[in-house]
Amino acid sequence: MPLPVPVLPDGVDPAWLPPAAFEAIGRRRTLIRGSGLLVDTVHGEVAEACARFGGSVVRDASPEPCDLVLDVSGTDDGEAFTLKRAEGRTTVTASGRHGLLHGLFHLVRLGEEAFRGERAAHTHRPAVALRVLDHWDNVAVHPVMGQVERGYSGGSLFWRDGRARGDLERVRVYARLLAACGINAVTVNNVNVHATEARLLTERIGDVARIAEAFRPYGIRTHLSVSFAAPILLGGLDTADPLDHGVRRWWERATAEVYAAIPDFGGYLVKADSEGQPGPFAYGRSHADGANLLAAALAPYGGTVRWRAFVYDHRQDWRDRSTDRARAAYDHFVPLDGEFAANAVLQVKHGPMDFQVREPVSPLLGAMPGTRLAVEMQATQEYTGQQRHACWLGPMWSEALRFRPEGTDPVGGLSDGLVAVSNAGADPFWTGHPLAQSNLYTFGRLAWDPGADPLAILDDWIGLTFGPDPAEGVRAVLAGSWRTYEKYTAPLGVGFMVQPGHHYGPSVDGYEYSPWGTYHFADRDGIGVDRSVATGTGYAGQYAKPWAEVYESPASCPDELLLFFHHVPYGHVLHSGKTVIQHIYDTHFEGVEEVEEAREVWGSLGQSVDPERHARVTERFAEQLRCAREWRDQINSYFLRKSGVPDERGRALY
Ligand code: GCW
Repeated sequence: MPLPVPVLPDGVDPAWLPPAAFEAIGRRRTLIRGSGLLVDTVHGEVAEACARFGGSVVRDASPEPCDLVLDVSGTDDGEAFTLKRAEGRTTVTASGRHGLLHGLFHLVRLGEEAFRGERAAHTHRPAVALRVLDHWDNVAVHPVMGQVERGYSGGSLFWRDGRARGDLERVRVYARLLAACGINAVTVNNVNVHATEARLLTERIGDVARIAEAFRPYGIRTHLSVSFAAPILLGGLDTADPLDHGVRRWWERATAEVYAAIPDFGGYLVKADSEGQPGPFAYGRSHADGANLLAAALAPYGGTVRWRAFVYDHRQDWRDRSTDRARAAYDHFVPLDGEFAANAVLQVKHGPMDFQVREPVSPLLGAMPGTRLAVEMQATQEYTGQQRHACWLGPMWSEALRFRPEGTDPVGGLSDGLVAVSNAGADPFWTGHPLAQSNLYTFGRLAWDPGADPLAILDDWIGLTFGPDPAEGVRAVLAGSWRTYEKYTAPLGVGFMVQPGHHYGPSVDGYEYSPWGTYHFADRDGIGVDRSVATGTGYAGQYAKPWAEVYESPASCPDELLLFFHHVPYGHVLHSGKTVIQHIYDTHFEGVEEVEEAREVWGSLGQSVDPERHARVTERFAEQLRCAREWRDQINSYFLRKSGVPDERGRALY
């Protein structure tokens, strides 16, 4: 039986799956072979497309003349599919049902192209098995963080005012969008697990089960963030010690209940001993002990625990120059390499600090050959414009995934999971800024193929979302937008300089005398953090050669990371030939000019973009420009005042 396609609620943007995207399939005669829920989903998709565009679809019939065959021979969970075209017929074959679903969405991307000429058989399979979106959604509205922590897209898609939403049709639509870009798992609550959210594991597991049901037809498995202190908070035990027998029993029983409610449950996500969350340190145990406790409870069901490596001292004394937050993940976790269970995955932020516009790749990636690793990215634009600024992160992620630590695969290839903190919410455009949908889409496709060209992915997204007319303009607006954002914000990899708390807009010294370990050390002579081995914190030495050497010296360190690794005088000459101070002035003027240009290009697309989308983006550009000018003027004036060095070009500084 075909499963009906979820209905887009009134006023909600269709994103990258507008009806037109299904025209090529909907005009054909299709034969579907196979059985099971996901095959029913595929059948429903094709049937709806045919109803709209005049084609036809039959299931398990004898071969009649047809243009497209979608054939699943096995019943496993395999995600690969093979596409070919011969004798006027396009065929997708898969050994597993998930593969058939991915094959369908691949055809959607190809459009008419899929039905032209001949095509040799080619098998597509994801490079990374676990491709997850973590939602930092709270069930109950948090007094400071609201419904969604670092969310810039309205409320949560799942939760409202302390409960699961009654109508989950929109979650079904979301599941469909995610499947269409390659995502196969979702975590439905914040890694900061507050009191109400802790209960999702036990008495409120029914809510999670309902959400899991909405995701299931699109092949997406549900994961849950849990509190390490759950045995105390929920079980009434007096300890959460991972080596305590009662604690182990408690997790086993709780996990059995979870699987009774959600048989295809994906697993747990844990933020432990981090920014105030409970963890194994309280009992003198290691993070491997902690992770293995949950891994053991999940193992009988095939579940996975993702354990976050974001562990650092968030109560640092700013006077203390010996502690370096960038070192923390490596220092904590590398000694534990080889100790984690087979179904434990260490989830590492792609940079050593915290999702800044420019960071080096975390040295932990590549340094733990005996541990399964997942790389965490941030689609939600906490430090990259909060979805008020157009900032397409594809090139940044791609650079990180292609980074090759010495002696291993590139980061994308050594990962067992790719994770993004979701930027989607209840906003009618899903992501607040309609162009931020490109980040969600790009993440999914890069997770499937970390070596893919991000610009080609951007073009796919534009084609599906906008059609051909405005394509060139939208590409011009987004392609360089990450580098533009970098130009008008914190320079040369130094990071932060944001307003404390909410992290939007400039405040050069906002975190300079704070406990968070995020400093730039600007004085009248120079700026930057000395992380060299010779004279600094030694962080550069956490990399294997050649990177340790490249980063150790200002002479070989790439310009864009210079201030991350070194403290240099304002007159230091970059590889570009400019001094640091002149680079700061120039990039800040350029960044604002680039926003002005992008805004103009967007303005010229009024005829070819639908009016609601056009208006929303126009409104966001006004704010982006205002904010970019604020960044430019604060940063430039700050450094003029500190250094006393005038702008070579005599532009207005304050
Ligand atoms: O960047 C920081 C964010 C916190 C977040 C934390 C984390 C969920 O400001 O909001 O908490 O990182 O990644 O755990």
